[in-house]
Amino acid sequence: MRRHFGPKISACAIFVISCMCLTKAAFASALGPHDTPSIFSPASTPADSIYHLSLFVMATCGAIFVTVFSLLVYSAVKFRRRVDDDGREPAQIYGSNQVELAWTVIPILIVVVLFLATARVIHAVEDARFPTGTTEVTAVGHQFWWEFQYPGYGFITANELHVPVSDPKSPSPTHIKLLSADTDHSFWVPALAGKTDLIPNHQNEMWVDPHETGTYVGQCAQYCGVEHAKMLLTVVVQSPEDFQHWVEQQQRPAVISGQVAAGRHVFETTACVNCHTIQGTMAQGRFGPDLTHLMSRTTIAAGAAPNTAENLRRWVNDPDAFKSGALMPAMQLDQQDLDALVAYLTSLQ
Ligand code: HEC
Ligand SMILES: [Cu+2]
Repeated sequence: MRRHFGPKISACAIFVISCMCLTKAAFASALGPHDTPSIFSPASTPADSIYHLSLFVMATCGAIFVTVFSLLVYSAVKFRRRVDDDGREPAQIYGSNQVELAWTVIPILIVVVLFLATARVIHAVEDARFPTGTTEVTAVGHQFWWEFQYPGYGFITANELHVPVSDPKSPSPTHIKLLSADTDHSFWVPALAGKTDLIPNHQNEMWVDPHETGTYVGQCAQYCGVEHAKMLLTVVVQSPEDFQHWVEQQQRPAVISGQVAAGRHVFETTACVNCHTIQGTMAQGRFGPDLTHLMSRTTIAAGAAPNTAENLRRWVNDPDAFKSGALMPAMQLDQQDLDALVAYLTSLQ
C-alpha cells in the first residue's frame, strides 16, 4: 500500500523554516542594544510605527498560517488512505454559497484592514510636520561613502551622522534631505527609520525622532557599485548638550600645528587637495570626505576600518587594501612622506 507524504512533508518544511526565521528575529532583538541593524529594537518614531505595523501584519499572517496549517494537517490525517479503502471516489460536493462567500469576504476584509493600517502609518510618516527645534541635515550618497551637510550650522562631515535625542514633551526631530552625487543609494538605519533611496537629480526626504541616546548602525541598502557592502552608516544620537558640543567642535577650522608642518606640506602639494576639504587650508576638494575633523570619527572609509594611525597609513598607501574598488587612488608616497602625512592627518582633531 502506497502512502502519500508529499504535501505533509512540504507543509512541515514551511512550518520549520518559519519557526527558524521567527527565532532568528527574536535573537536579533535580544542581542546587544543596537550593534546589529534590526527592525525589532526601534529607538525612534518612524521606526516605532513601522515596528508596530510589522508586528500587526505578522500576527495577522501568523493567524492565517496557523488556521490554514491546522486545517491542512486535520484533513491530511483524517482523510488519509486506509488499509481497508475500497478505492472508490468519495461523494463530490459542489456549490455551497455560504462557504464561497466566507472565503471571498473574509480575505477581502483582511486585505482592507492591512491596507488601512499601512496607509495610516505611511500618512503619519510622510506628512509629519516639523517643530521649530528641528535639525536640518542634507545627506549626499557617494560611491561609497556618505556626506552629511548641516546647513544651519555651516559645516560638512562624513559617514557618522550626529543628531540630538528628542524629548517627547518638546520633540526635536532631525529632518534629512537625501541627494546623490552619482548613482542610487539607500539610507537605512533600521532602529531609527524605514529606508529611503538617494536618487541623482531628485530630492527625497526622511526624518528621525530618536528617544534614546546611543550609536545606531545601518548601511546603504541599494546596490550602488563594487564597494556597496562597505558603505556603512553610523548615527550617533546624543544628549542636547553633547550634540551642541559636537556642533561647536565641527564648526571650528582645522587645527594648524607647526609640529606637523611637513605632513601638511605633503598634503597640500599632492592630489589630496583636489578631492578633500580641510577647512582653513587651501584644500577645498569635494570628491572625497571632508577631513577637517577626521579624528572626531571612529571609523574611516564608511565603516570599513577603525580610525587609527596604522589604518590611516594603510589607507593612504593603498585604499584597495581594505576597500577594493574605493574611488581613491593609491597615492604612491615614499615612507618618509607617508609618516609625515599620517602625523598631520592624526592632528586633525
Ligand atoms: C581622486 C580623488 C582622491 C584623491 C586624490 C585622494 N582621495 Fe582620499 N578619498 C577619496 C574618496 C572618494 C574617499 C572615500 C572612499 C570610500 O570611503 O569609499 C577618500 C577617503 C579618504 C580618507 C578616509 C576619510 C574618511 O573619513 O573615511 C582619508 C583619510 C583620505 N581619503 C586621505 C587622502 C589623502 C591624505 C590623500 C592624498 C595623499 C587623498 N586622500 C587623495 C578620494 C581621493
Ligand atoms: Cu550606496
